[in-house]
Amino acid sequence: MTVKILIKVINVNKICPFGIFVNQAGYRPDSVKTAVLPFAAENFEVVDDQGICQFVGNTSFRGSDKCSGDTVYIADFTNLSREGVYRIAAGGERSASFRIAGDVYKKVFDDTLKAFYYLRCGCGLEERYAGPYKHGRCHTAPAILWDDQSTSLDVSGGWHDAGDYGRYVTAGACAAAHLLYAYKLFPAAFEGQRLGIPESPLPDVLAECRVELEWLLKMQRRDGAVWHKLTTRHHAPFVMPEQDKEQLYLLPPSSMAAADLAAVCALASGVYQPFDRDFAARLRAAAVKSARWLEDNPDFLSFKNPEGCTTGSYGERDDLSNRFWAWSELYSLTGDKSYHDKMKAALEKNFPRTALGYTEFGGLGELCYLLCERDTDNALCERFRSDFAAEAERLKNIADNCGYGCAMAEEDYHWGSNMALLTHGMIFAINDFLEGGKRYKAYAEAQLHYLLGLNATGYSYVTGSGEFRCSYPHLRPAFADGIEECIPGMVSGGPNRNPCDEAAVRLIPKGTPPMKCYADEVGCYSLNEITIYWNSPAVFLLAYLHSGEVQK
Ligand code: 9MR
Ligand code: ZN
Repeated sequence: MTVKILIKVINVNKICPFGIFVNQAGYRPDSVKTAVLPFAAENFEVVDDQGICQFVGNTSFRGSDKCSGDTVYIADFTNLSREGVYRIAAGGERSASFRIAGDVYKKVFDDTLKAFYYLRCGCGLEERYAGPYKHGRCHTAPAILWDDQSTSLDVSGGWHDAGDYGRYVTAGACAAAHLLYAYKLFPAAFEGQRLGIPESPLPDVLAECRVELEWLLKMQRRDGAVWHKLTTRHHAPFVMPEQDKEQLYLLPPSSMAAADLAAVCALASGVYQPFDRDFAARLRAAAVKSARWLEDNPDFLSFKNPEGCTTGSYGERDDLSNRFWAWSELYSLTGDKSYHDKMKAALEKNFPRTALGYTEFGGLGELCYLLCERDTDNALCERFRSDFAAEAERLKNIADNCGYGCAMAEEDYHWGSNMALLTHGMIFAINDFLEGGKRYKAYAEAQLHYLLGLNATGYSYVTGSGEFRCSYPHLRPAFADGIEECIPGMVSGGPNRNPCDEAAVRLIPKGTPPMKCYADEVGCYSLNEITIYWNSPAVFLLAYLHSGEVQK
């Protein structure tokens, strides 16, 4: 490994050396396989790693694509299913190399889940699990209450949220919920998975998730209120986590934090019950306690950064979907009718019904109800199923109109657009799960193809995967560790049509099409940060695409 040179700091906006775009992790033999040519060409070749042409085909004209500004031709090589390493060639251009094989998603599936281990806080990362990315124990000193600095508490543990070292309840609950639902819906994908994390009798995904849940339990106040976040006053400089020694503060409670904590603890209690009854009981007690606090505090308790604190605020406009999700999970866990009544009452308010976080959680509440083993109301189930079906159809239409096959409208290219992409992939996966078919599988897979390079920048947005990949994310340890190769498995936020950090404003010319508003630059936090809740939907989607398949 070479030492990172300073040029990274002023990393120029790199141009993709490939003119044809593919999923650089590769394609499964039985999948729909397409590449995108953003130029005119009548035919294309698929060439193997010996330089031998293995497939020829005619391109089809797709038309001009609004989000990328490209005129797109499609190379469909679905009929090539022989395992191997290939590139696409056409019109003097070529693609990055990719594989066709049954296990093409295994590395990226493992990597995106292991990313959570690399973000663990408080415990230190040992060399035998973290290799060169090891580091010492961080953020172990007690935190003090922002509003009463004489009270100090141990709130160590959990995952760092993102490129910064903050820990935020709503973001953590969202990421943990995605992982838990991935496990609930697609357990086969996690069978026998060995990530190389500290041993546990639990499946690795649940062992990792427990780290965050134990921390969430510490964020609950004795009366069931939940502190909104745990951070220093300001974001740390770009140092290793153990060098960030500033005072940690518990910022005031919010009702979103209480609701999200109640929801995810109720969900987790059911999931951990067969493995560890004591832990499940602690989770259940915490969920019920915060639910009681929510009952006693029916008004929206918002969160805004107090003066003197500039870390992420994760404010929300209301807590309607958070409460709905909480009541649904609590009913599912306990069977207590009063939670059912509250859930039904919450539905009288307006919030997005199928959103999968973060901020809006209607979809998790609906999914929970549809999986619930208690008495359920048939009409309500019908309604929730048709909400998911309608959303899947809406997204399918968007994908059908996108040259790159992704279910993203122009307005979806916001800060962390890859979360929109991946939660849209989740909608396809959930709908297939609910219907018991594979109607949307190719659409779900197309979102992953985009993430891994089949997009207008040609980047694989996952560190460590793909020949042309994101390597310089806005991620403190990845910069401060001095290691050239980035920590693998980190999902970049991706293109943002409203770049708003200084570096991005400088690098992205005005009028750049939304899908191209990206730079692999460490300073560009509005384009190239990572977060736990951008990784978690990737794990979910990959679990779906893996399910039923024996892992190699
Ligand atoms: O993901 C958040 C994004 O949707 C917001 O537009 C942005 C600005 O408020 O904040 C993002 O969240 C950041 C959080 O506040 C702190 N940790 C890093 C997150 C990702 O940039
Ligand atoms: Zn830490």
